[in-house]
Amino acid sequence: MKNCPADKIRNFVLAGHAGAGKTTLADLLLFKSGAVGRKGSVDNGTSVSDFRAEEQERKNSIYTGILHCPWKDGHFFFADTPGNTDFCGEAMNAINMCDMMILVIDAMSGIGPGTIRAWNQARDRNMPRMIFINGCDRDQVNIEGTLENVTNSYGKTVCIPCTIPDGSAATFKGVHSVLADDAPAEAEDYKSALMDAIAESDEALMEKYLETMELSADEIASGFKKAVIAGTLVPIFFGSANKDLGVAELADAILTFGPSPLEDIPMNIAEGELDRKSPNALGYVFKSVNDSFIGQMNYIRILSGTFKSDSELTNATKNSKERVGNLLQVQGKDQATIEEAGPGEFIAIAKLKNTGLNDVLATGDVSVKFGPVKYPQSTTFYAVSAVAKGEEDKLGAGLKRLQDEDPTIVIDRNPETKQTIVSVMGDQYMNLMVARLKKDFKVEVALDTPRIAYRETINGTGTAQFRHKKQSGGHGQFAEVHLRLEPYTPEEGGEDFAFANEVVGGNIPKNYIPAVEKGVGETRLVGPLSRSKVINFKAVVYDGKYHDVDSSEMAFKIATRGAFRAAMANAKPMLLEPIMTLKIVFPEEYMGAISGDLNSRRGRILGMEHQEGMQVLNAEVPLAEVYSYPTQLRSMTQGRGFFEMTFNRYDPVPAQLTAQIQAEAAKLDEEEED
Ligand SMILES: Nc1nc2c(ncn2[C@@H]2O[C@H](COP(=O)(O)OP(=O)(O)OP(=O)(O)O)[C@@H](O)[C@H]2O)c(=O)[nH]1
Ligand SMILES: [Mg+2]
Repeated sequence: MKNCPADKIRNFVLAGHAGAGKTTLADLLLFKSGAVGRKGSVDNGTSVSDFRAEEQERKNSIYTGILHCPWKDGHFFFADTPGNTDFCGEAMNAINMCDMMILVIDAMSGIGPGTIRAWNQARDRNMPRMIFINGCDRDQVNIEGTLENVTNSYGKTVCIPCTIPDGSAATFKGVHSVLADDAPAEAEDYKSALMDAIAESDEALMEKYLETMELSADEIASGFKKAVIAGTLVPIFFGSANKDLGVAELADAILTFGPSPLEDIPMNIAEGELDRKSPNALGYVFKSVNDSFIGQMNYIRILSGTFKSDSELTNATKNSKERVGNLLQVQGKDQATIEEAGPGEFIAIAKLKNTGLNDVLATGDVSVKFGPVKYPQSTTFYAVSAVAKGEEDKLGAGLKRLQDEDPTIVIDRNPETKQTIVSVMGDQYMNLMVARLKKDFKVEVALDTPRIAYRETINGTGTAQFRHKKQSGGHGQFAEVHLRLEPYTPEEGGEDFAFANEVVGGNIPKNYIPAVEKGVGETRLVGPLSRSKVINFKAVVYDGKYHDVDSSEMAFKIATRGAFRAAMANAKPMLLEPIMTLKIVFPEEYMGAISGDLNSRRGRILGMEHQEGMQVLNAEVPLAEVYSYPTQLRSMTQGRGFFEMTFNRYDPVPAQLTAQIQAEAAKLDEEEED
């Protein structure tokens, strides 16, 4: 922003759980500061930040809104992130690149999954934080309870109220500043805790404070700022974004105590150092869009130097040059062209040739390397296919483009089940993706439950012999293989089956043994029960017969296939299914519903603990029962539960389900043969 020196710029992100009031707060800041003439509202569909049709319909954020406004003699550049877990990739990209987090917590419902994710990401890089407890005007709100939960979860000596509410619910009238001379008596404890945190930020301050028990306004301001930047103080503010109460106090604190972009705020850096005071322009693409509404646009957070319009930049990540035309300053969907921009600002550049999400753009040499954003593992899986035949390429290209914008989308072609599996962070995201594929890429997609990659193994030892013999005209085919299959436990990280040769006396000549081994390797990929891979067995060829003229590698492979299948049938074959480990986080009151539901999913609870006032439950559930879980968990917990999962192992399928799985595999076989 022109006319605002870098040290007066504040760059921050609004983060927290869905519905906490982030967008309402953002719209209020824009209006109060005079950046917009009319106050936008999520509820009326007029929000500057939630400007997309799908956001207006659903009345919550899906994408990060990029905004800016003046505040007194400073200027704020801030990002309003979606709190819904489905869209956490978008939020994490913004959090990754901002200097400070304003964690917005609803006074009524307290800490939710979105709060936990945001806090953890900020904590991981020791990002400065402030907490805004919003909605103090809501009916039946329990402000004290929420405050207690927040300080218990995130540290009583770190999270200290800087304002205190005057009244609550219908009587909520605003806030008192804890540090003000006329602060009410109940602020006394908070004041001394704050003063301790401020004094502890600096040795000289500490000495003076211990001697005189007083600090000047300037000393308080500098100590406060130091403590916030060090992460030893996370001040808490109360208010109501709807009623415009307590928000000016928060904004003043952001300006007075928040870090300037020239400050050495810890970033997610993998290698080297970031010199924020360097004259060389350096910026990071934290959002990249390519759709029918915006067109192709990269959003950049400037970390140092000055970006200029009509200039040339280096994409340091891809080692290529980019020509910049217009620099754009963004306010929701509106864009203004600007000549230049500096540290702390967000800018957008349209139509860059070869630049995308998480790329670094710069003028000079870049020695710093940023670390990757650690997105959570996606939990919602679907098999996707194009409805119209022959549109698979279009679908593939569309999916690839969506993935470029949001890496929480994982695309996986499963060679075993022959399906393209797309996984995302939730069913709402999946629906949005289907809509975007249709709108932006003109391809209609069908969603199916993914087939499961089962495994087969044996429970006993089985032997069989098979003779392959064909006499057609002159040259015939001949091979006989005697095979034994035994249960086998693979070494960790080793092959999941073993092969041994016990043939004596040259009954099968040595040069044909590799063909037998190959035959085992190929045949075991399509097991007899469900056409799945056979694992955890040892195949031993112990005898056989050959013919001088008619034997060949091919004949031995065919004989091995026959022997393998027959031996499998004698070795007590058994079907295995993938078992996942789930970590489920949810408010305690849903414990009964959640454990009952896990039972019905053949799940096993391994243990539970408490974290940040939430219940954390570890369980094992077969993959077959997990596909519908995200939707069910959402509806059971009103969106306040989330889970992570990892593959654990393969376990035997219960007998009563085996027949059904076999029947489905046989049906699929027929379809493929058609
Ligand atoms: N009573 C009351 N309602 C509020 C307050 N702040 C926001 N709301 C309402 O809460 C709802 C959600 O507010 P949003 O601002 O969209 O919440 P958000 O944090 O942006 O939610 P996501 O975008 O889904 O993460 C809206 O209906 C707001 O009008 C408040 O301080 N008091
Ligand atoms: Mg929002």
